[in-house]
Amino acid sequence: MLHKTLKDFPKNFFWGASTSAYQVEGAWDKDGKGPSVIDIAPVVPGTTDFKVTSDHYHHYKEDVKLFAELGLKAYRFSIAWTRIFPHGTGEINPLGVAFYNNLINELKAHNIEPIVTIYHFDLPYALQQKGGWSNRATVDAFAFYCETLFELYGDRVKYWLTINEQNMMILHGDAIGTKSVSGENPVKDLYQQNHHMLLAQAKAMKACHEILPHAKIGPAPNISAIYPASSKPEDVLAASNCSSIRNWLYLDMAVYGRYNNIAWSFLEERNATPDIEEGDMEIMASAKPDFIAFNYYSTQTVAASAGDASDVGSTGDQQIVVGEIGVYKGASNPNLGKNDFGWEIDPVGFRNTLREIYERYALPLIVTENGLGAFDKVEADGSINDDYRINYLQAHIDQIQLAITDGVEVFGFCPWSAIDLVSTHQGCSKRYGFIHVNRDEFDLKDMKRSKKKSFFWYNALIAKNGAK
Ligand code: BGP
Repeated sequence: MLHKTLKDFPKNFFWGASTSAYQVEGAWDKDGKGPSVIDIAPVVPGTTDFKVTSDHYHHYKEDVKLFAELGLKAYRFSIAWTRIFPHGTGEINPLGVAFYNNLINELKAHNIEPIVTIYHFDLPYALQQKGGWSNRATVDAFAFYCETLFELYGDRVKYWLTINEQNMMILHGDAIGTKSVSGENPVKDLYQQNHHMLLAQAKAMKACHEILPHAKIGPAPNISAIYPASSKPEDVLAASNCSSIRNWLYLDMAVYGRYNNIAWSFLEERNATPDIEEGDMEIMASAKPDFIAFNYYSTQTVAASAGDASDVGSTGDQQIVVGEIGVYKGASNPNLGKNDFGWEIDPVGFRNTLREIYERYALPLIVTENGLGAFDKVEADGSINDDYRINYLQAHIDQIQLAITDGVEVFGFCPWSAIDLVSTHQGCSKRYGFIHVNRDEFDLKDMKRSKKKSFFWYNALIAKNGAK
């Protein structure tokens, strides 16, 4: 649809930015923090580990000051479960509690709205040793952790995100470093874990509404519009399969409390439907999100399955389709360019995705990740001219405005990432931030913060509430 007049961004739009605890904080074993699955996972060869990252734990005051200078209205960050409960449950760690109290207070003092992700990939290792998400006890540990956060920080935190990219942990847990499955039927084990996470999320949403009646909570999956590789009906069917398994399985459960029928049929085909205990579906049906948060980097394109191993590509990560035998096969989109890491760039697909989610669920949307990973170059004068990042973000922001004009309710945009941090599996040379951190893959240097060109661009854009 071509619009003659564009609607403005809403008055109190959350122009924000995002990070996650394990990718930005460092201090992986400081002040009583317990290990998470990320701390224990093998490091991808040639990339740094997650022990120090951007050392935000020790630099948070300076960082929040920079976020305020950037003009952020909101900051989306995650709480490291093992700072609060070093063993996942049981004894609380007062120093970990204090860190987030300080961070939240600092944000509030600078008029930045904290948006808290409760769990961003870093499951406590102590829980993993007892079976992780395969063990139903982890659902209760998560619910208890959530209730604790609501009690501790709910007087100042109004916006909560349950689980970051549960769908990517299920589909790409190998790349992210979170996957651990066992048993005779690993697919069943995987989707049993998925069921437990969905149940844990439902419990979190219910507890949030009970404990904090004025707070708002929602899921935070990675959602991408899925294109068929051609107009062949078989390709269109494959795209529908992929969309149900990748996107709607998660949001249908979060919003409607029911399993998506196509995803369920896929699980039946693999003898992988989860065991559902009495009462589970009632809990899922009675838990309601207030909004949908989602991360968007690109769209995906798929073709009809060939019905054999050729459906499965050799590699894949959050934005690269792996393929499912008999269901769909990954394809590339000849209409799109790619970033340095093979991720397709599709701003118009962002509008498609926003429209599709809103039309389906009619809940307010917030974008909790979107951004460009790139090898930044520091010039001799110290400047970083990341025009490619500015172009990427501006093109995506333009599409949000078009989606808003289409009638989609969007209340915030939190690009990835506020500050440079360590990528999930591609080290710290893959940078995303508005703020540069002076360190290399293996040389920690002085961690000095400096403003990239995109910092000044985003600051000016926020000051005009996105108007040109
Ligand atoms: C998302 C994750 C983030 C972040 C981002 C960029 O899937 O939620 O944690 O890392 O992708 O991905 P990467 O770090 O792999 O470049």
